[in-house]
Amino acid sequence: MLQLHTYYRSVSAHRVRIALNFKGVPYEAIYTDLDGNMGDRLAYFHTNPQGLIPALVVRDDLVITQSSAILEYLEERYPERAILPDDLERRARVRSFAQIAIADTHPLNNLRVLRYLRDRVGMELQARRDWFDYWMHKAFTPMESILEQQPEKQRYCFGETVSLADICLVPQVYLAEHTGLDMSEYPNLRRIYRTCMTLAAFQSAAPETQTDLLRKTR
Ligand SMILES: N[C@@H](CCC(=O)N[C@@H](CS)C(=O)NCC(=O)O)C(=O)O
Repeated sequence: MLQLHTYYRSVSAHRVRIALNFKGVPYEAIYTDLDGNMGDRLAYFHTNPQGLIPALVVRDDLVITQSSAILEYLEERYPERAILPDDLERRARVRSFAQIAIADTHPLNNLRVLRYLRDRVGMELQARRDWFDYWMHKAFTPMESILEQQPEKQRYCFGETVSLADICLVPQVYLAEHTGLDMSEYPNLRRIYRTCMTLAAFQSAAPETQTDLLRKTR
């Protein structure tokens, strides 16, 4: 069985959990506490030399890191319940939208960056909060306008079925809602988020349903 190295509030792992659930692929979750002691995480560097979550263990000699590589691997290995459209041009659109979250937003706001700003740059809490909000709005504003410009309202980001775009949007909106970001300017993003969250695949990937969080709060 596939093993997924995950952490409940990892945005990158959240995307992969949604894709696995959506495709109905069973996996064993292996938890790393990213808020815990660095010493406890050292063993994980053998699995992923970057020390970042997620990593998908396919076999002893095949560990896939980087959520976008994992998502593409899952799509090719489990093509049923596709998350990329058949049409070449639509595929490019979906990937472009997803990359706003994966490539341009998350890397600026992940834990190691926020810790660097706190510990090395000496940024106070409010300045770090402003940084975080700034980069979230820098993503959500164009995402909202891409959706707004579509000729007709779609159920999901690109059409009537879930795609990679929704899978990358939802963890980002989840994070925004749980950190109190003002989402009032993004009605399409909020609507699609709510629609996705009616689906079991999204519900069972949500941070609050993850065993590592439930263990922490027990
Ligand atoms: N580009 C990577 C980013 C992975 C990443 O930054 N993961 C975060 C959690 S969402 C992490 O492991 N952070 C640990 C740290 O910052 O020390 C991906 O998409 O998988």
